[in-house]
Amino acid sequence: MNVKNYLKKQKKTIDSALLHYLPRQNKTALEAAIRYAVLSDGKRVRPILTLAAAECVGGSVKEALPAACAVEFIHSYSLVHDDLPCMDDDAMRRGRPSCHKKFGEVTALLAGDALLTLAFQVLATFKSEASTTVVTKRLRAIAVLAEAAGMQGMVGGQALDMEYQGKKPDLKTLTRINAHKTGDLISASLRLGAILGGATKAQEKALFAYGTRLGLLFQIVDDILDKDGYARILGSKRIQAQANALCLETKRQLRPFGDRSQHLEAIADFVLTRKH
Ligand code: GRG
Repeated sequence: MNVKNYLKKQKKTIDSALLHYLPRQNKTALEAAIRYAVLSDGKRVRPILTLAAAECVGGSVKEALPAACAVEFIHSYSLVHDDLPCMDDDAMRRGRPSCHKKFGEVTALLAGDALLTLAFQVLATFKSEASTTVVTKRLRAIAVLAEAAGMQGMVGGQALDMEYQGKKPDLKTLTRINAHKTGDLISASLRLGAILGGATKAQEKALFAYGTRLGLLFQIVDDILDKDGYARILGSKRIQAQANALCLETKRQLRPFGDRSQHLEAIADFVLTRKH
C-alpha cells in the first residue's frame, strides 16, 4: 500500500474512533466547541504515528487506538489554546475560523481544558476484566503522555516560546523551544504506540529516537513552508539540505525493525515533502 492510501486508511480509523469519545451532538456551546475543535480537517499525524509504532512492534491497532485518540485530543486542545488572543492570536485554523472566533474566548478556553482532561479519561478507562498487562501499559502511557504534554514538555515549550514573542531566539533556543513545543508530543505518540504494542525496551528506545528526529523534521519543514524560524535564521537552501539529511537520520533509527517499519519510513518522507 502506498503511503497516501495508508495515511487515508489510518485517518479514517482514527476519525471514527475519535467520534466514539466525543459528545454525540452540539447540545451546549461547550459540546459544539469541543466537536468543532476535533472534527476539522487535521492530518492526524500524531495518532497515525501511534498506530504505526504499535504495528511496527507487532502489536494490535485496536489496543493502541485509545492512546492514538488521547494524543489527538491533547494536540487539538493545544491548537485551540495556541490560537487564543493571549497566545498566538490566530483567527484561522485548519482552513476555518479558530475555535474562539467561532465560540468566543471563554468557551474555547474551556473546550481546550475539557479535551486535555478527556485525553487522560480515555487512557484511564478500560473494561473491568482488563488484564494486569493492559492496566500496566495504560498506566505507563498516562505517565509518558503527561510528561510530554506538561511543564517539562509541550506546555514548557510553549511558555518559552511566549517568553521570546517579538524577539529573535538564537538557533539553540529555537531548537529548545521546538523540541518541547512540537517535538515532545510527536515522540510521545511513538512511545505510546510502542508501549501499547508491547515493545521491548530496545524497540521503545529506537522508536523514541525516530520520534525526536521526526519532531524536529516536522518543525523544520513547517518553517520552510512558512519561511519562518529555522528558514529565516539559516536561509532556504541550507535549511532544505539539513532537512534532507535529518530525514535520512530519522529513517536510520528504524533499522532494527526491517520491513515492519516501512510505514514509519514512508511517514518520514511524507513529512519531508509535505506541502501544508
Ligand atoms: C497552548 C499549551 C499550548 C501549546 C501549543 C501545538 C502548539 C503548542 C503550538 C502550535 C503552533 C504551531 C503552528 C507549530 C507548528 C507545528 C505544528 C504543531 C503545527 C500543527 O500541527 P499539524 O500540522 O496540524 O499536525 P493538523 O491541523 O494537521 O493537526
